[in-house]
Amino acid sequence: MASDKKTIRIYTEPAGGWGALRATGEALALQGVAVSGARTLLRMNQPEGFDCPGCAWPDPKHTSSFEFCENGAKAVAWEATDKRCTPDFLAAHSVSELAAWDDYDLEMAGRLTHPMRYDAVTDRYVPIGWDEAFALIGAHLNALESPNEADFYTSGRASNEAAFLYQLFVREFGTNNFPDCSNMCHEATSVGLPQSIGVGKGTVLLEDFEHADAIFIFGQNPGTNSPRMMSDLHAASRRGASIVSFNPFRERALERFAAPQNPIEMATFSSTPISTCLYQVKVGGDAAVLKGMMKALLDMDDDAVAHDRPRILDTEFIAGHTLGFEALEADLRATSWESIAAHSGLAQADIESAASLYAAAKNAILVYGMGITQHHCGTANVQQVANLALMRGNVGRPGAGVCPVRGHSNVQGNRTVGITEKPSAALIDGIERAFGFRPGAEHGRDVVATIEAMLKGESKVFIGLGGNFAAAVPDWPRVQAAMRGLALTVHIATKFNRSHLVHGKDALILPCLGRTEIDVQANGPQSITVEDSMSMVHASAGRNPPASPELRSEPAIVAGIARATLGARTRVPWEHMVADYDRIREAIEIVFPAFQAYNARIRVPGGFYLGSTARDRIWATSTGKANFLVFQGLDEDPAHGDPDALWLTTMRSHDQYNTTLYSHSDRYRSVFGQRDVVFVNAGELRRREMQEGERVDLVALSRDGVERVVRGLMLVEYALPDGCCGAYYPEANPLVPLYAYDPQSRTPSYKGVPVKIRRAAAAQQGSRHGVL
Ligand SMILES: Nc1nc2c(c(=O)[nH]1)N[C@H]1C(S)=C(S)[C@@H](COP(=O)(O)OP(=O)(O)OC[C@H]3O[C@@H](n4cnc5c(=O)[nH]c(N)nc54)[C@H](O)[C@@H]3O)O[C@H]1N2
Ligand SMILES: Nc1nc2c(c(=O)[nH]1)N[C@H]1C(S)=C(S)[C@@H](COP(=O)(O)OP(=O)(O)OC[C@H]3O[C@@H](n4cnc5c(=O)[nH]c(N)nc54)[C@H](O)[C@@H]3O)O[C@H]1N2
Ligand SMILES: [Mo]
Repeated sequence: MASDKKTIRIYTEPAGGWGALRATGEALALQGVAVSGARTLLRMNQPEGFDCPGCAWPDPKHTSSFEFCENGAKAVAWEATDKRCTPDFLAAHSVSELAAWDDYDLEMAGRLTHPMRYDAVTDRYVPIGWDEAFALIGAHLNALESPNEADFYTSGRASNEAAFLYQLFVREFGTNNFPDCSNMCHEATSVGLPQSIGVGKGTVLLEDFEHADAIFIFGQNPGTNSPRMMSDLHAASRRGASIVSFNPFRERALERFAAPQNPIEMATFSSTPISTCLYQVKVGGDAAVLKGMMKALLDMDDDAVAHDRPRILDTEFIAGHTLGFEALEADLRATSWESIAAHSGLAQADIESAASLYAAAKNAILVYGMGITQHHCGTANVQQVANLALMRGNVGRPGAGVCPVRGHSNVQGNRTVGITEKPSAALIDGIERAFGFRPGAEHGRDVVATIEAMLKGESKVFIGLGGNFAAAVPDWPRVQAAMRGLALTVHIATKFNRSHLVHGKDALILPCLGRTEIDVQANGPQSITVEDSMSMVHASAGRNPPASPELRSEPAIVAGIARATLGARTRVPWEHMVADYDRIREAIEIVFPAFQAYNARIRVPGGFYLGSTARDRIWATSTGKANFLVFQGLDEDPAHGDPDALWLTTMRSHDQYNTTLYSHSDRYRSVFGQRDVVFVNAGELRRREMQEGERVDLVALSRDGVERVVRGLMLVEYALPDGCCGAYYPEANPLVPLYAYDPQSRTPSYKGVPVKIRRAAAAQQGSRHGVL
């Protein structure tokens, strides 16, 4: 794990298998929870247990099967750790000293145990009482000239109950400034899919994976980021479904996987091939692939018509359910195969064979992740996935559909219960109905707008319900400088992280319960609820004793802040609701009618499905139909025109959860003990007369004159397409310019950054901490 020697050595094992069991054992031991951790794991995703705090992939009905998942286990171990970040620890280390620590070491300090306030005289965090902390926040917020001078961030781990209270408080306070992690993640889905199919979420359920004849995966890494999906892919592969992946990296789990549940694979060290075909598309080449596949479908359909064979297009569906097909068809016919091949990096024949597998499948599921959404044309990309599905009527029937794989375990639920900077009329009416006040309707700030406001000095207070904003955002050196000028920063958090060191003039860290822990309120032990990537809502109750007796639950902390800020002017019975979370759910039900009988339905094992109109072929779009939407041209990110530049993509290693590092290794990509690397192919190295192991600087091509450099990265030769390179998030974020985002969804273009490679100064060669 952390002590891994810095090496590049070829890792030959399949994904999963014994390697995953070994890694899990090491993770539990490292966090000092080998025995209690294993017991905790057995309660994960059980009807009476807690929801995995890792990813948002659903569980088989939250019934009783135990699905082993290495990265779920690591997420639990990192929360259930026996390490503590105590007042003594924070007295021993100044903030300036900690700022020089590695992100890994910061979180290894352990769980936060007490509310802490920054003391400028000693440059340390010192303990503060809860009531005093709430009063300080209230005083700051009430001193603002306008509520719009404060920003309220949410990371997607908060429960429905916490997120609902948070947005209620912020709206009653008087702003809609809700930057959230979705803004950096699946916003392109939330904006793009409603225009296409009338819902901003996926249309498949877990059981659809059992009925799909083909599964296509665009820019998503299931073996690392949604490992429980591997059970579904493993089963699909074994029953003969085609699985086709498009990824610049040959991700190990997309190649082959050994299911730790499968005794024969484990005993015989064998594995199951996952992808029928794995196409190494160029970074930013998916729009070309998708348009190419659609063009190939048109060609096959022409051929079928000419030879009087069954049609390839679902003409009945297209005629009855959709609009815009003619414009799409005209655009596809006008797009040349040469340009498609050049942009995707794939041969026409490869794209045609992918299209043939798609056409041969009666039912197909189209899965996608950050490789699709985090581009300048992220929204239009998402819509191309929808177009491809619609051409064969692959929406709203068993075994078929569009499947965006969400990120944080409750990011989807947070949105459903009102975390949005663009409140709908229904949300505003709902709050008025439930609480008797009418929140403002004007749009607030998202992540990009929040940062712009910080840079201009228009934002004064930042409150984060979880997350690590200062490390997750683009352009973080500039952002962090601006955050240091804020009047107040507040972080409600489980673990110590970088953002806590990027503090405003006043700063608080408020420690909260995690999902694995028992949450007792006035009316007894409470459970919370979450929504997974497939719109299933279910309850979650921790069973571990809290990491410290001082911890409070997120709903209790939000209520404390609300009470201290709003005082007598509030219309919300904060203490009454926090005493019993059933009451919060009753309020959610009044605001959002889809949650009718909320408390009754979460008491049924497995929870309930929130429903999707598109799944029933009801199109809640402005046209009342599903819409084919044309992608103009083939560039996903503005062309840079520099023959020497490469497209950089920034992604996760196997051993990290966003900004949380489980180790410095990435075994499936054969990198051990180091993250300050850049992956480039042999041809690109040769062209530059560079070699693996050399230290280089990455320099972004900036349009705004700002110099963006990450120094001292080690070159790793890797089989990537030409014209691309890859580096890790968050280390590479200083290269992502704030202005580079999708104008529709405003998602930063984390996966399409033009950069140049520059040989590092001699002094840098061989240095470890060369990153800017
Ligand atoms: N263990 C673990 N689980 C997680 C997370 C984690 O960090 N660790 N994060 C959670 C969150 S918040 C999210 S959003 C999800 C993220 O899960 P993913 O969507 O899988 O995110 P990434 O790892 O950033 O990138 C996905 C894949 O896209 C590929 N890729 C990069 N650029 C392109 C491109 O231009 N085109 C194509 N086709 N592929 C490309 C990368 O090689 C990588 O395999 O996972 C969630 N689950
Ligand atoms: N370059 C680049 N940048 C990216 C991405 C990328 O692919 N490339 N991906 C983007 C994406 S998809 C996302 S979602 C964002 C993620 O951005 P964030 O959600 O802001 O970041 P995380 O690293 O998930 O936050 C980790 C912290 O959350 C806190 N935490 C953990 N559990 C809990 C809990 O139960 N309650 C509370 N209150 N706090 C808790 C801990 O203190 C921990 O340190 O980053 C984005 N940034
Ligand atoms: Mo995410």
